[in-house]
Amino acid sequence: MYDITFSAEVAEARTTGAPIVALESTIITHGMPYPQNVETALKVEAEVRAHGATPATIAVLDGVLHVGLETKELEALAQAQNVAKLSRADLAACLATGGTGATTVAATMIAAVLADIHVFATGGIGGVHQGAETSFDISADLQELAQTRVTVVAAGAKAILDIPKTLEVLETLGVPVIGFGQDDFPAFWSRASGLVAPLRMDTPAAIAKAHMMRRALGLPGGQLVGNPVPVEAEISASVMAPVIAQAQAEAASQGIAGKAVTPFLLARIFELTEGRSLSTNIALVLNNARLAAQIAGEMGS
Ligand code: PSU
Ligand code: MN
Repeated sequence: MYDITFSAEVAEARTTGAPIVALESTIITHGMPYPQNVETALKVEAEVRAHGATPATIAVLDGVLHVGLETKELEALAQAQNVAKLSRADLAACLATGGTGATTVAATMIAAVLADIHVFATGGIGGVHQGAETSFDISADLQELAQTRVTVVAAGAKAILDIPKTLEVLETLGVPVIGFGQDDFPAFWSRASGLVAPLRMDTPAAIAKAHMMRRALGLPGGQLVGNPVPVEAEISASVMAPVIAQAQAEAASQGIAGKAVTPFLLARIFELTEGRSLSTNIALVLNNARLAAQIAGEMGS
């Protein structure tokens, strides 16, 4: 059997029935540099609290699944070296061997359901990588959305991904993709991708109601909410395009493959934009935390 350790505030929320928002940890260990990663994680948790919900950052520490991290644990994880990146394929092995790892969107969704949490905020999801027709690199996050019932709030997908193909795969898998307050599916650093999201909703209550309707129908799988980055933090796609192209060319020439691809690209993009992309990333994660807290507040247990 496995054990779940809840943080004190998550344990308290579970007894009172207060809304809880799941948060991933791969964004901390593999998605942002130290110390901005820990600063952001703490701000994101505060933003969830400020909007009436309890944050539950998820990770595996020494073979124990943690749902909610105490601040000390979060600070240690953010500075730890060689933390494993855990997706669906890796979670059980990490628990079984007593390892330490950070959960991706897919693994965070699995843990959220085990802890009876329905809403999850992140930055961007994994998806179909550019060049997937030869690399076959498609994130396990997409399959997870098809089978695990969690509403995931993200700022869309980064242009390191092939956004049209990502939307096609989500459609094939029967995942509702919802534009929040706009028709366009957002493109992470930019508000618009030029592609219309299949669904549009304008209130947190509408998103919560659709989640509960899927549950009532017995449909497995979650929903993906595309929440556009705030206008003042946006970076245009034309500014990001050459940076992304350079990071991708370096990944190809260095033979980066498998689960190393996304962390490599994210790290290079941060270096190449000298922090500008990082400020945008922080702004959009906070924005997603706020919306997720509001959705969780509208969700019946
Ligand atoms: N995209 C981002 N930031 C991130 C990630 C993706 O813009 O931090 C992380 C998430 O944890 C996501 C994972 O679940 O990368 C996807 O990795 P892969 O593409 O290897 O499935
Ligand atoms: Mn991949």
